[in-house]
Amino acid sequence: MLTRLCQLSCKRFFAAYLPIAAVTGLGSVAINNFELRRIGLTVAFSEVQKLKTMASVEETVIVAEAAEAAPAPEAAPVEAAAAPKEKKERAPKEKKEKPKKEPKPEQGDGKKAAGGDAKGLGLKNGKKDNFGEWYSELVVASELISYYDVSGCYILRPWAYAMWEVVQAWFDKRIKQLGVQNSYFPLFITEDVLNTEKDHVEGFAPEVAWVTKCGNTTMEKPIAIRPTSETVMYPYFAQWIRSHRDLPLRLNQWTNVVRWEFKYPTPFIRSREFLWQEGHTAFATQEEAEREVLDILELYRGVYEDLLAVPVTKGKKSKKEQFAGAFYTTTVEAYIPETGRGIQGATSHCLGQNFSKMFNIQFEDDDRQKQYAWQNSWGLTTRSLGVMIMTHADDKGLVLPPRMAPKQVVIIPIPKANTAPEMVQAMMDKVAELKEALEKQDVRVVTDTRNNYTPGWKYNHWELKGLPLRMELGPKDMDNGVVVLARRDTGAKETVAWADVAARVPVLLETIQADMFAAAKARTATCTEVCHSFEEFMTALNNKHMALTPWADEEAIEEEVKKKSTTPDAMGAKTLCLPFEAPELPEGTKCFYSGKPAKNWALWGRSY
Ligand code: 87F
Repeated sequence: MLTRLCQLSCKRFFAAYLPIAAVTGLGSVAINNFELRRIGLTVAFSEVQKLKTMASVEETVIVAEAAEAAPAPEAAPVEAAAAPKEKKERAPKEKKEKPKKEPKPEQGDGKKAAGGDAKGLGLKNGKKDNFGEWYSELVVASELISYYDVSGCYILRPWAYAMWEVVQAWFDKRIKQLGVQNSYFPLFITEDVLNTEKDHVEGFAPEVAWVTKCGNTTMEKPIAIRPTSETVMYPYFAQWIRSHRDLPLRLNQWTNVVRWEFKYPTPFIRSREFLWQEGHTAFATQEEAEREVLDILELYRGVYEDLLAVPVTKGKKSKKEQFAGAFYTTTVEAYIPETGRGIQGATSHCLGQNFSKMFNIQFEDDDRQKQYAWQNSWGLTTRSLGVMIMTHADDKGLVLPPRMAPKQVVIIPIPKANTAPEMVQAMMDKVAELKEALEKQDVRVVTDTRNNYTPGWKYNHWELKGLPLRMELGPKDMDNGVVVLARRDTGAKETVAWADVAARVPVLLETIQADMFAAAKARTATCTEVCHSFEEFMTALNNKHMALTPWADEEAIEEEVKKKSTTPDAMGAKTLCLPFEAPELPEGTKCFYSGKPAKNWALWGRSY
């Protein structure tokens, strides 16, 4: 029975790759890397730069929208991302989407000439009152994101990209320690490979974007742009793996992927092109594969909790929510209190032998018997940055956990109008000296010695950017041989002697990191309610909480709960995961919904 279920799941998965029938009436929409005009392929990501040389200068690549979608106005609040619209497969229509107007960042110019401290630098929207607008405004004002004229695509500005690099460096180092190697597979997938299984047309197919033209010529066969790389990689796994000596094969790639989403786009959280790592591995035994699934999940927990200071729940996805091609899916789930929604942080799948049977990935064991390999795949995306921003930022702007902050401390000298030039110079020298001392301790420091901005404007500016610590140095501090340190997370201030700065700051940064995590963890804990009845469950949901329930673990229940918990204002709830760490489940405990014997605990919530 289990095998049959897996086969069905696999079929469903491969059906995803069926191209949608019509590619006429092309949506003349360029996706990031591709320019519409006759300038050939221009590829933004260095990994795929080499493709450029493969396209003639005269070629134009046009990407067809996979299916017609309601235009996705980007300025609307995140809450608007309610129940997804039915995906329909129709001939794509040309659609012009107006580029979003960016809120002008930092309206207050703070120039001294304007007089006094800068006004109007802060955000117009509050996190509590208007979460969606607050988030949209924040990511632009803090210079993380610029909107782009292709709906659902965003520019990651250096402040955001630097944070992605922190995540990359942390994770890359650790997967290499586990024995994973990086590699790079092409962006394009032929129709034939995607058409491996044609029995069912459902699942992911509407999200696959296709290249249908080069220059003015319609291509004989459209080529898909990778939404994920199983079908790209596994034919080569089949070639490379011959004997048990070729195993384990453990590959990872850092790339962009394209999924032509129709749900409401939100910077970082849901975009049509995003960055990720995808790991694909093959083992001789189930045991080794399953160990890796959990090793990777633990690293994902580490990314969220130890770097981003975001608490997550580790667990297994229900059958309904797991990746259709997987044997089972494990996940880390985060939670955004303001919207009351759960959000999938990253997934680590045990693929079992589903794909190795499909792609004929076989090896000869010690007894020269052919065996199918055991496989895993796992992925973490730039969504993680969005979860961090939503968790910690406030009405003044970003609040970055120190380990994530591209710059951790800003040093601001505060000369007064009547400060003597020699004193100003001494101040500047001290600023430079403190910077050097901190950098020796591997603290990432920026100094703001601009004399055309007021200190107040500078405070606001660096608060908006989320730097964990501000170091102030005024004339009195010069006399006393001290600096004042102000924490971004709590606003708390302390005075530190110059001689102690290099020792104190790294300790304080780690304290901030720990405090931010503890605060977020406490918030999540108060928003998780144990529920034993559907009534309690609905009360929890309507309080924007998650519900932890005993559950009979049946798909039909999950579907019914989703329907019954859908209200005119809010989407239905689903299982986020079956947590690995849960309370005892004594014999005789009943499912909160069906009253049948409970098989496990499930964490439920409305979700992104
Ligand atoms: C969208 C379009 C086409 C998700 C899709 O989770 C295919 C897919 O296969 C698709 N959206 N998926 C599942 C991805 C599974 C798996 N791949 C490797 C991961 C982690 C990284």
